[in-house]
Amino acid sequence: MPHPKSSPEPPSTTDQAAAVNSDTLPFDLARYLRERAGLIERQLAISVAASNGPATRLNEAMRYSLMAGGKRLRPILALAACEAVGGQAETVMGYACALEMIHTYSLVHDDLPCMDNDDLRRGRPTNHKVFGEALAMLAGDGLLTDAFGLIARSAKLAGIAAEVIIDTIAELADACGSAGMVGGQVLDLLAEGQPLTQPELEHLHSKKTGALFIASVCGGARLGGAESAQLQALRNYAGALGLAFQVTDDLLDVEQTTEHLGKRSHKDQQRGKATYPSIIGIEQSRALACDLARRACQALADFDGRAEPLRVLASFTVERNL
Ligand code: GRG
Repeated sequence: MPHPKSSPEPPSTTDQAAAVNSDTLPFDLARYLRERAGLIERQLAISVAASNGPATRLNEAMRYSLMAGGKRLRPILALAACEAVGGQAETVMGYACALEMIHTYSLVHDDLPCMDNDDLRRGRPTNHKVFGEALAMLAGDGLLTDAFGLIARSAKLAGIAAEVIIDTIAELADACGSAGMVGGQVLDLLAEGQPLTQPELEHLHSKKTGALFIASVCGGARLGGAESAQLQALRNYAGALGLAFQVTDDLLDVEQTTEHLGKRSHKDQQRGKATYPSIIGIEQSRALACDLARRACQALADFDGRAEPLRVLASFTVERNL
């Protein structure tokens, strides 16, 4: 569904999820995405509740970007991974919300003038356009930091063993930090205007985008009671899925309009960024994305029907048009 450029309210996530290729994907996936996104949104609204305290404006800035829609893919993956190993989705709802808070922080900071300098995100003016640069930076900081408190408290409340909680938090911190997402962002900035080889591009994206996908899937599964062999298989699944997601993201940047995406399109070429289409061409990129989705599903060979949503989500990742 196109994001109206000047509308004060973006389309709800429910509308967005329903619009994502609902004509070509099985109805039950559209419904699954809609229900899961709705569940996560309700919990997010509680976890980052509106407040009238001394930092009201900060709270508004955090909620402005967090509650602006989006596919909610990372939390949906965490819930699905938990269920794939026999856990209860409610147990990891706090973790799932925290992933979306961290993802939203990365988008808010990524849009800042000192980074990608973007005006539009999730169909709305970017955070700094509405709240100013200082508050946008602090809103990102607030979302990132509060996410870790939320995980610790919610997992403890769910009765999960302290050691499991600590391992999950450590892996997530690594995925977000200098060895993961932030490090990948630095590689991305340094690579602007430089020709990259395909392995160099893959390395960059494994950190910038892939690490958080792996932490989403493995964290959800670990908190859901996964054994180590299951975790290794899910790590392989999420690694392939994360790369498939990024190849598709590169294709969408070339093929879709700003209005449709709700964020600026064709920006990779404008900023002189190497992408899969620029290195291997559009058709090969599409084939690569499909192959990665297939490899993601292969990693789930030893899982039963409870992993079906993860398998379908791998297809969705490359078939999506948003
Ligand atoms: C610390 C100042 C400072 C900046 C760090 C961490 C960071 C900035 C940037 C991370 C890089 C980043 C934004 C990666 C995300 C890549 C990506 C493809 C995002 C889009 O994800 P979707 O399609 O978005 O899931 P929605 O809106 O659907 O949630």
